[in-house]
Amino acid sequence: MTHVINLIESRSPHNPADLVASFPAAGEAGVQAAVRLAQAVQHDWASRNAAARATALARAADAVEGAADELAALVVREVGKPVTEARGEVARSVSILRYYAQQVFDPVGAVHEPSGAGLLFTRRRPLGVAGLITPWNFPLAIPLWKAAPALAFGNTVVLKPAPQALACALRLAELLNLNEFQVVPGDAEEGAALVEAADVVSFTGSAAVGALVREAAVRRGVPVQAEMGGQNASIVLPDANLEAAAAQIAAAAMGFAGQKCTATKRIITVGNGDEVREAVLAAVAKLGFGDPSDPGTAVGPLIDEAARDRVVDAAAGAVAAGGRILTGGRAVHSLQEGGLGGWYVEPTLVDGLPAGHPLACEEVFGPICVVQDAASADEAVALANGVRYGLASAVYTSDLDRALDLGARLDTGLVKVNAPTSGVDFYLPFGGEKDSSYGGREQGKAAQDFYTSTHTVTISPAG
Ligand code: UN1
Repeated sequence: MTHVINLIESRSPHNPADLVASFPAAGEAGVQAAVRLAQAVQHDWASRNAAARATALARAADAVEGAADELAALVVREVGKPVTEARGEVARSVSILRYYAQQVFDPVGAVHEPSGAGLLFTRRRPLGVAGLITPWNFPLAIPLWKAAPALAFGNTVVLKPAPQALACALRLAELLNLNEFQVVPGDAEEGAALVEAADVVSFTGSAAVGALVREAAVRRGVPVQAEMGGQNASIVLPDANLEAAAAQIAAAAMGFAGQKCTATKRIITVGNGDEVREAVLAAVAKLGFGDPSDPGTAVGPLIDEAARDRVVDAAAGAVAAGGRILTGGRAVHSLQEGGLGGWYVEPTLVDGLPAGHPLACEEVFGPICVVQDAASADEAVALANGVRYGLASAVYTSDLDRALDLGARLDTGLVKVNAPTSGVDFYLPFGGEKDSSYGGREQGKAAQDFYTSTHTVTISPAG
């Protein structure tokens, strides 16, 4: 009988002939073996004192920092992230590790008044093996903002990264150099096996896969957290600083070819439709488009051919539904045809779609953004909230009262005023409402709640 080895491969989106990683998939048995290994070392890891765990995380931070240039280049090559953003992601990764290295020293519980004599307190304990399933778009930062707190609070980790970002994850594992952090190459089968074996599950990715992960984990009764899509609106009020707003919106919609769950997907105007269109079009035209290794590039390629086709099809579908393409809408083809060679689509702005059109409600992961008009600020909020997602929103205005009022009514986990929908601070809770998230916030101090369980301890005098 022949044994078929299932290879997990990643190719450069800028130059698909460039094979970046090729590894045999771990398979179900491989995932189970990795979880057993992580289980075997978990008790020792959790028993190490706080300083020892902090030192391990600080060493990991130093290792990532020491390899910063190489890692940024790998992110550029493997997922096509523009180098300026890739460098930012590496710096963020170092900070995440240092931040959680310090959190090891935070209180792990609280002392309460006992009802009689003695001692009453809570104490947080690790859950065991954290199974992490991560996307390719932040191939270092997302694995680390899950793994670093999991490790800090005494868990061990098995990471199943997206196939498209396998090389980044494997290099990260080499740099971390911890038995407590295992990477399993794989795809859907391995992800499912990990959800079946881990003691706690954290997922970032699409809403469709997130729903499967959530259901499987809930069925097993293990804690699960899922960060999924976004359909994020930027509302531009008439008193906004239009030039600044347009520059931020263009970058939030098109930067890294719009491949962030926090990307702006809709621009909502409020009685200023013509001016906003003109300003955003001008700002989009200024974005550097092309080779992600060029420091002037803001918009690089899509991750793969299917992603490229989805964006082009979405633009064509919008036109068929009566919409207009204000700019972009076309793939930029191969080198032979005088194009860029990779999976490129021009930054695309779509106008004139009915509010219920899929492009204005669902997430298309790419450089495509819809312009919608509202007659009032109230109508803008209703439009912004009228989708099943609720991750991030932005309001552009110079009226603080207005900003506070609208901000409080937006059903999103992140609300930005005069700041882009994309971009998050690792030391604050991150997550969304509605179909964007499930199972509580991640990052910041919220992570301790997720990766631990509380012991309530009562100690009474012996007699
Ligand atoms: C950011 O906007 O800096 O997958 C982070 C994503 C999000 C992270 C966004 N979970 O795009």
